[in-house]
Amino acid sequence: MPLDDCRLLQLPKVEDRRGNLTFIEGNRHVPFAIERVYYLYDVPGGAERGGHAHKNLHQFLVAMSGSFDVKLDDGHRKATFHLNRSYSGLYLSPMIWREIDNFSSASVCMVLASARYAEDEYVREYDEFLRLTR
Ligand code: T46
Repeated sequence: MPLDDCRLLQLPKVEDRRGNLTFIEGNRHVPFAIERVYYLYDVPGGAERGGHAHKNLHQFLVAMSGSFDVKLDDGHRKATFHLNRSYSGLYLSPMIWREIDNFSSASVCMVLASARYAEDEYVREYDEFLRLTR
C-alpha cells in the first residue's frame, strides 16, 4: 500500500563541539534524485499547507526548525507524523494526499523534491484523488 512506502528516514548527524552537521545525498539518504528544494517559513499560527497529492513526485520533508504535523492519506488509510528534528525527515511517495498544520512559531519545513515545479502534476481536488486511488 502506498502509505507503507511513506516513512521517517534518519539522516547522518556529525556531532561536533562547534555544532552538529547533517547532510543529504540523493539516491542515498532519500530514495530519489533531488531536482528541487523549497521551504515553508514565517507560517502564521493556525495556518494549514498542502491539501493535495502529486501524481508522480517523490518528496522528503524535514523540520529544519520548530515542529509541525503531516497528515497523510492514500485513499484507504491515514497516518499522522510529527516532525521536530533536523536530522530525520518524512519520505512521501506519489499519490499521497498531505495536509500540514500545527506549525510551531519560527518553524521551517524544508522539502526536497524529485522534479521541478509543475502545476499539472498536482491533484488538488480530494474527490478526484479518491477516484484515482480506487
Ligand atoms: C507540498 C507541500 C509540503 C512554485 O512556484 N514553485 C514551487 O516549487 C512550489 C512548491 C510552489 N510554487 C507556487 C505554486 C503556488 O502558487 O507557490 C504557490 C504556493 O504553492 P502551494 O499552494 O502548492 O503550497 P503548499 O505549501 O500548500 O504545498 C507545498 C507544495 O506545493 C507541495 O508539493 O507537498 O508544500
